[in-house]
Amino acid sequence: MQSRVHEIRREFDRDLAGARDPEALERVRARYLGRRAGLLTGLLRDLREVPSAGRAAFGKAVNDLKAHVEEALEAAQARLVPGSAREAPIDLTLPGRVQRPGASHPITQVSALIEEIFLEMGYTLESGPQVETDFYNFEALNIPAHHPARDMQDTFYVEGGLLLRTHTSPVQIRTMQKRRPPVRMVALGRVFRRDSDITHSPVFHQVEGLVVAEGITFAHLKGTLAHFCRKVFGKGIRIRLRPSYFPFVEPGAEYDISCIFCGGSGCSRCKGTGYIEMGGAGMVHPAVFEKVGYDPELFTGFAFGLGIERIAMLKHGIDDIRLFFENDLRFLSQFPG
Ligand code: FA5
Repeated sequence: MQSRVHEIRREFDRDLAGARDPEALERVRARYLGRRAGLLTGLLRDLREVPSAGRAAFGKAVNDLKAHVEEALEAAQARLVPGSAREAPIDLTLPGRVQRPGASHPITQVSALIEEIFLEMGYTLESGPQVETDFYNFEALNIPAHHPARDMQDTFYVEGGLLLRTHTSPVQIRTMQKRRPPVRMVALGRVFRRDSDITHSPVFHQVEGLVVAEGITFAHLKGTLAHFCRKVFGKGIRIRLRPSYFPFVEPGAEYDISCIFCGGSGCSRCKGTGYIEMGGAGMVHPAVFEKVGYDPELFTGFAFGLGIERIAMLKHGIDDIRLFFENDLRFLSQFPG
């Protein structure tokens, strides 16, 4: 009788190995476990006829075979019938999964605020390529080859005489080439310089502003910058312009805001001066107008540029620019937007 058990086991293993689809599997199940004609069912029925001396051993052998058959059928079912694998039991004591809502990057948030302020004043939003030609980044901005002003912005050069733009000012040129005055535009975007320390990054973002029409004066520039800085930092902010040099503007200036930390009385953040530097500005140089075919006798204009990281750092009291580029969630999650 025991040998019959072994024989059925061998047969079962062979049949199961040959079952390649759910239908074949069902046929194997019926052949061995079928209620009436199943081979195992038959063995159990035979148990009654086994002399009592060998009944226990035979019973055990049949039960072992049954356990083997059931287990093997279940494993084959999980393999052959999609979705039939028994799910792992659910542990109701586990804590739930936390859904962390995403948010835009702090630089994106500040950029959106800047765009909104200028769009509200009727400016158009312009853009230009990050890989630029020498003409747009320097030449058309009145910075010819070998001009010492090129050293002010340490440049990354790429193949084919191209370069990574060092400022957003080339977008001024591209816009003026496309359009006749009046022009009132801002351009926000990524710029690149060989520059790296706690407040300077090789990749950073600038905003460029340009207004050209008949009768535009320095007063329009100052009023625009004051309005912008008050919108960003609050009503009580004062602005200050200092003479400076950029080849594409004349006169040129740098502009500061009254220190947002001490209100102007002098502190460590403003190095005791009461003012914080914001960016460069000035009246568009006639040589730039000539490059784009605007008549400098007829039109005047102002332009300004500033660093977006700088604004974000001031607004949020951040003193290391690298935090914006490291993508550390502990930092980013502090700006839910
Ligand atoms: C310019 O880039 C001029 N194109 C701005 C301009 C536009 C002047 C139109 C006149 C008319 P400057 O090199 O100073 O200027 O850069 C402007 C601002 O960019 C700086 O005030 C600073 O806030 C930011 N900036 C400059 N270099 C870096 C850097 N490596 N990392 C982060 N921010 C920087």
